Amino acid sequence: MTKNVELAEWVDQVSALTNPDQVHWCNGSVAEHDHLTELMLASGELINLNAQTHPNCYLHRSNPDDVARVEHLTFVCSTDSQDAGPNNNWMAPADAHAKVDPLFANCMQGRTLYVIPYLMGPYGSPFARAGVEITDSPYVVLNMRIMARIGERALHHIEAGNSFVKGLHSIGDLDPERRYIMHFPEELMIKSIGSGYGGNALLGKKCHALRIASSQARTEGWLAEHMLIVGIESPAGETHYVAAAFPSACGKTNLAMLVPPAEFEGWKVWTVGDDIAWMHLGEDGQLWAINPEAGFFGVAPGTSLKTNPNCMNALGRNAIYTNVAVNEEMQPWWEGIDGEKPAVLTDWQGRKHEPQVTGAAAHPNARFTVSASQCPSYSAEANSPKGVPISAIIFGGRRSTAAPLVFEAFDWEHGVFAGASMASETTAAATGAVGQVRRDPMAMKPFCGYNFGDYWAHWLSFGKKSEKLPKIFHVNWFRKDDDGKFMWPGFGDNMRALEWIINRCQGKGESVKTPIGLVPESNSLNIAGLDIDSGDMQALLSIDAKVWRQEIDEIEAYFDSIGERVPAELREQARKIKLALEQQLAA
Ligand code: OXD
Ligand code: MN
Repeated sequence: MTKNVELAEWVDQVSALTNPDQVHWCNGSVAEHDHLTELMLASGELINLNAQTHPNCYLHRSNPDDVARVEHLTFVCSTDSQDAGPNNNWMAPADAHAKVDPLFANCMQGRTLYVIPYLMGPYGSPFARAGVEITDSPYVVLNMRIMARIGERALHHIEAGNSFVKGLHSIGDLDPERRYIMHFPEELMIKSIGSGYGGNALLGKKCHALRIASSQARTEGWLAEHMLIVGIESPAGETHYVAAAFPSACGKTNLAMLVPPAEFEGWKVWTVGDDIAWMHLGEDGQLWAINPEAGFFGVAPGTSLKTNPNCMNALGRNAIYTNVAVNEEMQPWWEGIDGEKPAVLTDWQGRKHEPQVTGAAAHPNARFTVSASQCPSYSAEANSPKGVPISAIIFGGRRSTAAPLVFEAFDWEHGVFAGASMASETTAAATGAVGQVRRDPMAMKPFCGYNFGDYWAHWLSFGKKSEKLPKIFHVNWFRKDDDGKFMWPGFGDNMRALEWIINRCQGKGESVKTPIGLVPESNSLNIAGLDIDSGDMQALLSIDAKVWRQEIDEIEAYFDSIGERVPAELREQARKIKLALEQQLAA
């Protein structure tokens, strides 16, 4: 089925190990989609949604034990454990293969083995990379068809002699005791067994485009980041592109598709990507970004016409919904969607929804999968082979306290420190406790395929290569008051912070220097028409030196936990900020 000997031999080997009933090479066609959909409707793996209101949309219900990424079962298997770093679970490559290979033995008996050649990145882009996922899950095939560019063109790319990542996936028996997501950066290989959930199973996404790609990017001199990419067009028709890193389920999709508030007449927002950015230094010294993905695998709860109208408009057709609830008309439903809550709902596990007994109707990590091309704000530049030039990089976490609405880093080195010391409250996108503050540097804690110390050194190295790098900012949309209420309205109103950020990139907009960075001078943030208490606004832009003094101690302790590869420049940044805070406290 392919002229590429390496690929043909690997498929033969996997087939001999897993023993499927048949092997199917995916071409990504509509006929293939229709055939797989029929099969899955017949087996109950897919359920038809209302064809009048949601044409070509389907519901998939996961095994209730398999609804999120499993960070404790995800490993980076480099030869030297220090290369994976304390930020990853590590296993020696030989041990990891020996652990999972027996689990793959005969695991596809009675099933079809699907071979999915895929491309991450626009066709014709020098930055696009190929992979091949072997899976026994038709759900994975249908999702990969939306999320990546699968089929013949990807296969031709490989047959033209380009390298490719080998990803072997099986749902196995879905037993969490036999679930592993293994990465072999030195072999460009992924082995994932025991889960059908997106981030564990759609191997082009987190496994390839972040963990393997980040490690490739380090050796090759580029960056693979957990970032949305958005274009902001001013009324004068000038577009600035911004890349922003937020942890999972912290609003990347919403920011990527933002609709500016009424006061921002003439401003337009263009979506390039909502989750991953691959960034290369151009000959012009600017950082250029492509979105390696072709679709959105977004969190459904909280998505509505109010919070994200562009997304809601994209979702009405040709979408796969996973673990949402349905109403009596077989329309998808989730907490936070528009309208009254229907009296009768079937929950994400197919049970009659009785909130007291069965909890939320949709799983908090319920997802939609939809092609980016359906998004009304999809950028005309999203498929540009060279990518888009980035004016600003934004880091952000979900912090009820401490972090101000927005601050600008003093320079690249300080910006890297701001990213490296980022913290956020955990969400339902990964199994485990929700709402606990943890350090999540550059929103890459679960996704960096190598030692964070080396990763920060790689980030710092860009500072020496160009003087035209983006400015770096930090934002926090999630600050709460003493009553636990969000102080900032968020969503479309985040445009107000974005405008200040873009002004700063153009040498405009006033700022005030604080020990942790430059915050907007109170008149330089456009809050016209915003219903916000002036005390709250002041609090949102203020820095509590005592709280930050404590924060720096925690950041230093975190750097200690990463160990000796933490660059001296970052320790020096911490020292300088500590000194400035102490001077302020003493004054
Ligand atoms: C995602 C995640 O699915 O970050 O994008 O978990
Ligand atoms: Mn993500």
